[in-house]
Amino acid sequence: MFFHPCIPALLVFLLMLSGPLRAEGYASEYRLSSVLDSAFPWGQAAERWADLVREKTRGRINIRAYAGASLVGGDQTREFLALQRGNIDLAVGSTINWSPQIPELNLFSLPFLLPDYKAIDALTQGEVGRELFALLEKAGVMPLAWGENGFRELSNSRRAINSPGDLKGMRFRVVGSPLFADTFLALGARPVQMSWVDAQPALASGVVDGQENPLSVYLASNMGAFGQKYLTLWHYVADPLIFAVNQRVWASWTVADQQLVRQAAQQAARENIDKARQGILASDSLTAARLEAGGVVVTQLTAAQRAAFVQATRGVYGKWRREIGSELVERAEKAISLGR
Ligand code: X2X
Repeated sequence: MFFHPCIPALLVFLLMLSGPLRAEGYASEYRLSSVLDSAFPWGQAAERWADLVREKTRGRINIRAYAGASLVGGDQTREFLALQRGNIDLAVGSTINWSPQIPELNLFSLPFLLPDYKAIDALTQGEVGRELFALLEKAGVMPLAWGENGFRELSNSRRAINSPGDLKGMRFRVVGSPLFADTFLALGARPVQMSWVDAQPALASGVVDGQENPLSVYLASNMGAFGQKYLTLWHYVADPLIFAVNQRVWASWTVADQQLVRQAAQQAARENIDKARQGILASDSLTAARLEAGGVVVTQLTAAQRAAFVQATRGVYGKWRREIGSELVERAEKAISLGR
């Protein structure tokens, strides 16, 4: 048989064009979903994970991050379903957005369960965190690491909020879990459920008066500039993130590559938590001073004021304790009081 002398060189050239050598059964691209984009610690975490995986696997696993929950048409409450079914390959998702499918994830949204960052860590880095990860795994999703969106604070365009009575009659945009609607109803407000994509125009046009989101989100989306002038730092619920992969996609990777993807998730998650707490952790007052200089009225609750909010939402806590599972909530309360 006759081979043209150029054929080996041509083959090498074609191989180079086809990109890095991929193991059999690997896709040329994997799609990763997040709600917030790279202007926020959350979106930065998604991109960081993708970059680290590409680096560590030398391009065998090529992940592309899609923000704005765009892979589910902006409906962030459907992100977990899409991840389960394999319409999305990976996600950095919020416990709130995934709670319609995994009700136990409502744990972090129980009003005033978590007094501080130590309490969040006691749950996510302890037995309760492992228990929740086991539930996700049973549902067809492989969870790899806990990240953080943050403690959620309250902003509005109408007046300073110091007591539950101050919310009366105001319309607040709330996220997808019905637990949030219950909490705001208990406080005398009018909750309006909508996705993040719809929330920003609704706030700008005054369709709703207020919203609740972590300080990092309030700052990066510049909410003070479009009317959200009153900010109450009440830390009423926390919003951890979960780095996860669809299970069939996970199973299609070699054990060595799974290990690299897991390490990358853990590294990106650690960096994400640091970033989400930056300027907030030890220096709430610094951030508050900066905001006040920009014309925002910042309210920090005294212990007695906080107690009034706790009292007003006790009924919601009791109802949702049962929905989540009383035993799980009890284990969480114990872990928080022991600090682990
Ligand atoms: O929609 C929100 O408020 C956000 C961005 O914080 C979540 O996805 C939970």
